[in-house]
Amino acid sequence: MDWLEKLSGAVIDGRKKDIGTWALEAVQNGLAAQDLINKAILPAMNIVSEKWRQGEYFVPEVLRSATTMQAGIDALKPYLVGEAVGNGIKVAIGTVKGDLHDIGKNLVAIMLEGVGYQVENMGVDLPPERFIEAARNGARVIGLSSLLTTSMAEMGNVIEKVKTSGLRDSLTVIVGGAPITPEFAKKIGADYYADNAAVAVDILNRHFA
Ligand code: B1M
Repeated sequence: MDWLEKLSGAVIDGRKKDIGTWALEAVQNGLAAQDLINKAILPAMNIVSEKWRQGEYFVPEVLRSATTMQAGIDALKPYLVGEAVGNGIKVAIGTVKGDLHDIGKNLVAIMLEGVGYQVENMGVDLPPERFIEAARNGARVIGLSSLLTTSMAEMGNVIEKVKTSGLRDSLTVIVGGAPITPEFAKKIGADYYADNAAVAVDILNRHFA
């Protein structure tokens, strides 16, 4: 049985009811949860995206695949647990205003939780004030996600507002999302850029070591 192919097909065809069972069967057959995500579930979404761009898929199909991808990741969540190094440090993560994409940041949240951070996953389309509120409530890290070239500038806006609120020095800011680059992250004054969830975990682990 090629589990990677099976899970990839589940995402492409939007088989939300099956993906959880298949993901667990794959783990029971010795495959690593992280590999199932990185080598099957996430690449499958790129195929879906391509089908969308070519007019073969429309929004309902993309959404069906997106919720299937999320269901697969949720099923694998218990197996993503790594060494608990986060020590309960509070991380508040969300997608910036104007942007409704949430799967990437959910994955970052799940993986950070898995290694012992206390994660507040605040949702999507968040105004800067929501990040500031989280920092006032004890978050030591804020994580900003953006998937759209039209929303990425909002990350800079959040950081500016964090500065004027006087909280910047006590806060670590990490940013990520498909259109974000290390250069952009530097330009807007973020502390860190992560191009995927595993890198985000590594960066924070090193930062708090
Ligand atoms: Co949208 N969408 N979408 N979409 N969508 C993209 C992003 C797009 C690239 C598709 C395309 O054209 N090829 C394109 C953006 C183009 C651009 O800006 N240049 C696009 C567009 C245009 C749109 C709309 C404008 C379409 C429309 O309505 N005309 C619209 C915008 C709505 C809005 O947000 N206001 C829209 C809507 C949607 C859906 C609702 C249908 C759905 C979202 C469902 C949901 O999230 N619940 C959707 C989807 C699913 C996608 C694609 C196909 C997949 C995104 C995804 O979930 N990827 C996407 C194309 C693509 O990326 N292949 C696309 C999987 C996810 C795990 O990866 O989010 O990149 P990703 O996260 C990665 C890294 O980026 C990183 O780690 C994750 C993996 O480890 N990362 C971080 C992310 N956040 C991080 C934060 C960190 C650190 C790392 O620290 C805090």
